[in-house]
Amino acid sequence: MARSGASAGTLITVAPTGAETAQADAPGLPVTIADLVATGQACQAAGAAVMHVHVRDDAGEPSLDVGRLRDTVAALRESTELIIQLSTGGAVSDSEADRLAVLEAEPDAASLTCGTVNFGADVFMNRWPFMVELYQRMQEREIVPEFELFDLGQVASMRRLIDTCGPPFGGHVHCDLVMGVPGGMPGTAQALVAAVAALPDGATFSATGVGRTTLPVALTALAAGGHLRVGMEDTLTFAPGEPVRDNAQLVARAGDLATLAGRPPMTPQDARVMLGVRDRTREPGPLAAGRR
Ligand code: KMH
Ligand code: ZN
Repeated sequence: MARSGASAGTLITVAPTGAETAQADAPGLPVTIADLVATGQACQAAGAAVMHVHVRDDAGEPSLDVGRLRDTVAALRESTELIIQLSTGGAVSDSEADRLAVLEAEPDAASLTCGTVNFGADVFMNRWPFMVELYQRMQEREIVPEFELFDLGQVASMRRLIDTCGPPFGGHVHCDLVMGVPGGMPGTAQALVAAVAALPDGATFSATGVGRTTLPVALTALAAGGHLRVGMEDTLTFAPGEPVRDNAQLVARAGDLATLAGRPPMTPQDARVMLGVRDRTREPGPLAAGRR
């Protein structure tokens, strides 16, 4: 699909948990594997095709434990058809080594942020050598990257990465414009249009508007031929004064908007074709345990 053209359907990604919110502050936030499975099933039924996954430990704290990640991937594969995209961003305090090790859990896809950005009062660090290492490991493991772009400079860095290291596994470039983070690009129509104009030919994009920018970003993304990411990682308020009940509520609204725009939610199967995702239920990745 050309970057400005409309595709037949809308890819809806749900980002249900993130690393920044405690369940005590958002009761609908899924933190256990059982929570994530129930969320995956409800969100798939509501129109999601991809889940962007952060896991928590037994205390509900953000974790990059590879065993927990593997168990989560297995449980979601068993109980849903969703494309499982693990976060390699983790929490701002996570080490590069731990973030690289996420790939050992053999997800279908993984996030790859294309530069360092202020993240509220923190810094979300993504050095160029780290980006290259992460990208090359995804190529070796045949994991599809989703390029997370928090500002316009990161669009240029994504292009530099592809020019330097070659195309991603699957051959298709898909990115997510993460908008409205304090420190990144604003969640406005103008910023979205500027970012989309800078994408390489043939790339597809989703957009995520953090906090109160959710709706303007979603509406602009749909008008620009793009796809949607929604979820409690990004948005905890459904409407002014009304907390989000659960992730499926946000997915259902995104599906309604997409249908209204004439591009209803894409099935997980169609999304696999668009993104070039490998079917790991039939054949494990080339570096999966026991293969080499
Ligand atoms: N939690 C943020 C620091 C990603 O998942 O790849 C980073 C993040 C991006 O959420
Ligand atoms: Zn994330």
